[in-house]
Amino acid sequence: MPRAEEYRQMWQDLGLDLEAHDGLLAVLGQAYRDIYLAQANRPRAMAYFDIVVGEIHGLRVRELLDARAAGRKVVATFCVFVPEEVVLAAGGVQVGLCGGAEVGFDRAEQYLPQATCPLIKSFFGFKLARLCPFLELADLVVGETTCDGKKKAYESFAAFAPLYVMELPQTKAPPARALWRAELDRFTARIEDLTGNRVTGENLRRAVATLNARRRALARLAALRAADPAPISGLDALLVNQISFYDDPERFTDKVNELCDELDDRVARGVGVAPAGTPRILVSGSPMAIPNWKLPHVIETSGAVVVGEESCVGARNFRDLVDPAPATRDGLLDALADRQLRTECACFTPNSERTDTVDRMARDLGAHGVVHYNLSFCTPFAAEALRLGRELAGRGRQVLRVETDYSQDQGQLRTRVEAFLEMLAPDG
Ligand code: BJ8
Repeated sequence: MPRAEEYRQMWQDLGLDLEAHDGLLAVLGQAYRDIYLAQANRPRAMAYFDIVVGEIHGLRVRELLDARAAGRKVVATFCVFVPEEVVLAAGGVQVGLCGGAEVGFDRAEQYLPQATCPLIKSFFGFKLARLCPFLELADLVVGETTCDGKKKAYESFAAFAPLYVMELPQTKAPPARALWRAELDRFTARIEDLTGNRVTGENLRRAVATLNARRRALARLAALRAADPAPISGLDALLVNQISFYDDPERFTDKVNELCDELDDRVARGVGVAPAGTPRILVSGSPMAIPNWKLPHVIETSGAVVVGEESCVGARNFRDLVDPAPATRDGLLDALADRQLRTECACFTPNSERTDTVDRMARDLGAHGVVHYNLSFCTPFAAEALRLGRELAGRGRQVLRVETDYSQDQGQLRTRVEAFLEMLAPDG
């Protein structure tokens, strides 16, 4: 059967709304051509990631269905706190669900207040509109008690998907760490129950090694962006980070390392995507899920280059490794808990370490300015943006605070970004 027909059958079997799904893929394809393929001087190794996007609801969905047919379970998630190591150790596959498009918002608003973060409305909307094959094929969807918006959304979402919610503490103090550690045990038991496989010290250590390798590759990519000229655009680097959530981890790691080999060569030869001396921007704040490419596109078509993301679709996802040394399953789960509690998510109080992190990243990457990105109605990041802005200004950094949703407000954003870039001193 030709591939297009095979995919149509697959989507139909998954219960997708085929007509609306055709429309979604057409819009996505056009956006990708306009934003990604229109870029000049892209690394050759981005070809793999172009294919992954081109096949976004095709090849990977097929692979996951094949994995299910072979007896593996698929676990879908929304947050970097859900420990993929445990799922992998038990022989499952984890996919991070995107929520980066304005899809099904009218239906989602029957369950959520209109003033809800677009990321939340998007995952809910994708489900109600029957447009996400990953959601439809998942054996288990895992939520977490991070922000209030997500917490309350999951209460209604449970009626539409097999949902499990992890309780995430609000602080990083010792009692909170004990709660989170207990949650890892509860989650491990749930995953063992789902997969029928036991999580052992041995399979967990292998999973830790696999995912640490992925983090190392992403960290290598991030470090290469310190070069001037920048060897890769912020858009392309963001895409790689977005894909890290749903591609096969081992294949993905190899492809990122291939990309980095090419970028090593570019750096050695002084080749970049923009001339040396181009204004360099660090983006910090809320995560950008596929296909949310709006802000970096605006920045990079306004005469600057994005050199880093202090975000969960970015540095927060790969910065620290899980200590692979413990010999036992309990020891590895301890290491996992410790690593995750170093994630500087605005849902924690306090979360003051973030200022030092953003400052350090800006220095290491040679950023001239920081653009703080806030999804509309995300109170945790909005509150931190004010403090972060003040503290960074006190350290001599220029900060632009941007709050936006998934609407087409590029014109307004561009005006603000251009004014900010004009203000930046050339050597910040
Ligand atoms: S660890 S940042 S991935 S919760 S959904 S908090 S934007 S109002 S996504 Fe996140 Fe995990 Fe934290 Fe990272 Fe705001 Fe929207 Fe809530 Fe959001």
